[in-house]
Amino acid sequence: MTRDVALQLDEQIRTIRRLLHEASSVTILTGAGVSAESGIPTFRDAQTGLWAKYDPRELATPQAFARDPALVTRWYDERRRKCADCKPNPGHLALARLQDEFEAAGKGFTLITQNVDRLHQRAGSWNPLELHGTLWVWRCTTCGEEREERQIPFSAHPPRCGCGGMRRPGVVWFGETLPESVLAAAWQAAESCGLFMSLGTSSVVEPAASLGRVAAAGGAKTVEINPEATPLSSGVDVSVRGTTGSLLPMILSQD
Ligand code: BJW
Ligand code: ZN
Repeated sequence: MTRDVALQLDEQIRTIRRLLHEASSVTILTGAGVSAESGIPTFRDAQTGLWAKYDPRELATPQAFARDPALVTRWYDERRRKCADCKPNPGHLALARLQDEFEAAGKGFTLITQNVDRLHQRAGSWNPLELHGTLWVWRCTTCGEEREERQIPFSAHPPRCGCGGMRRPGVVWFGETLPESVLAAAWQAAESCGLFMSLGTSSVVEPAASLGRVAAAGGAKTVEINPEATPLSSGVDVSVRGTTGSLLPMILSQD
């Protein structure tokens, strides 16, 4: 890192600290990048991303499940196993601490995540809005029963409900609508916050990608942290190039 880049980073960190201090409410949107330092692959990284190895149309659509439910549920079962082996990283832990601090000060705090791994909850964030559902809850496609599924691996693929129906992961696939009340709460939190932070997301998947613009239109200050530029980068007040596992603990430290 050159001296100029280090100085710029230092300045950006101080600016974000000030924005956090001044804000009476913060809304944070996280994506796969926040879990990357826990060892969970992102989706769109050109080398290591899930979509570099697998075709999302074959695995993450209702049509794929209808075509080959065993293939799809095996893939999700394998991802559950991988997630169970991973731990929250310093970025997750810093966000949980930030929530404690904001709530202790009587300030508004909303964590919105696109991640399905539940690492935020394991770090201590107690009520994130899960926009794309979770790998840990599975739903019967016949009777609709939802159940937390901790057994790894499943004994059959696709796993079956007591009613005989096939169970599917409680995640949101392409072409499916997001859970209505979760999306409404996320939208409201973006519209009304004083500070919006977009962390570790490529900002290409709608409707989540619109939340930053909704926040800016509502008058919020906006921050992005990502090692790469995204479609949101040019529109935010502070765009920091770096990883959340290293930067969030620095931003949120007391010194
Ligand atoms: C780091 C880092 C580190 C690395 N630190 N950062 C309007 C316009 C165009 C299209 C649409 C539209 N509205 C709807 C659509 C269709 C579609 C869509 O958006 N398609 C786009 C791809 C074009 N959206 C939908 O279908 C959604 N449904 C919907 O809108 O319903 C109504 C409707 C339907 C149909 C037509 C019109 C309206 C549903 C979207 C569901 C997304 N599902 C997935 C899979 C979930 C289950 C699973 O896990 O398998 O969700 S896809 C995948 O992408 C996953 C993620 O949550 C989501 C977002 O990805 P994310 O988190 O941003 O990850 P990456 O990999 O993209 O980026 C990681 C970032 O981290 C990178 O930028 C790195 O640089 C960075 N990074 N290391 C910090 N250490
Ligand atoms: Zn059932």
